[in-house]
Amino acid sequence: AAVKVPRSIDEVDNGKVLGFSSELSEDHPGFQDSAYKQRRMHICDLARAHRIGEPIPRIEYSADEVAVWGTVLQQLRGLLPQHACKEFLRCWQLFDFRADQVPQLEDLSQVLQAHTGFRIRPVAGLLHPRDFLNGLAFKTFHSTQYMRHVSRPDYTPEPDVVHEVIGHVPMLADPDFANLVQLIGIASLGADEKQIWHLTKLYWYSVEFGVVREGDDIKAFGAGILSSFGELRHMAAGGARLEPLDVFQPQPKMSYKDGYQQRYAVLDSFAAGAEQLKAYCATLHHTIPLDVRIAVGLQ
Ligand code: H2B
Ligand code: FE
Repeated sequence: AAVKVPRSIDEVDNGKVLGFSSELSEDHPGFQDSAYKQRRMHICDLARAHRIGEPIPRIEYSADEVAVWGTVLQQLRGLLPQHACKEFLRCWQLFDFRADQVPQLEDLSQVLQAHTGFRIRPVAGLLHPRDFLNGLAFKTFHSTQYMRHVSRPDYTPEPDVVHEVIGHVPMLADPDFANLVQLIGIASLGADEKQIWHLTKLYWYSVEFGVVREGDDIKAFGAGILSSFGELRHMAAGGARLEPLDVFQPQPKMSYKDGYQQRYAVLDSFAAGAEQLKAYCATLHHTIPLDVRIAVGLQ
């Protein structure tokens, strides 16, 4: 069957969420905690009910939830200035993150819209890859809103609000990075399953675990590094091998050891990454309808 190409963000479904969302697996830190599961279910229901154009519901985070956020924020504050890329550090200043308050997605979305046109749309968990990638074409970042479990501030098996807010949001306020991310999304419009899988890996090795050269240094821009104390230290210690990102090559299997990456892909700059992605888009043979090309600003 032909792949359906959404004409606007309203045609991208945020309902196909894989695993996790309400039922947690046995090895999830919150598996035995029924109050936690109920809380997540409530926040996930709000995401499912959200409609494009409406403000994202504000969550009143509990004392436990705020404490988790604050703990991670304080830890990362010590490492980010030295190991995050310059774009991240510049954009970080746009957001006045405080340890005693979990930021609200609606407020962050407003800031992003003003700087790069990206908006946030709430989602109940890991979204279906095609829908997630298609959303990026329309400058929409699907973000979870629930908090990781209080027993493990340093760890979450799936995206949570801490990962999204610290790892993804500041980077999406940078125009060159936002452009690169949108291009990954544009490449996914009408893509076949094989291409979606390739783009999932490109997303993983860039947006989640990418590093960028700054002179003689290697700095983090991937959200999976920026939002994790352990992963940041792992990167800083040279714990993973570095290989240039080449979007035309088959990407290595996504894997990790002891929770950390064994390989990071390196970019020379976000503009250079975007050039590669533009060239890659041009090689894709599927056709994107003209109105959609115009909607996403594709020449
Ligand atoms: N869903 C959510 N909510 N966050 C992500 O970071 C995410 C996702 N990543 N769905 C996607 C899948 C990624 O694994 C690729 C693009 O498929
Ligand atoms: Fe992520």
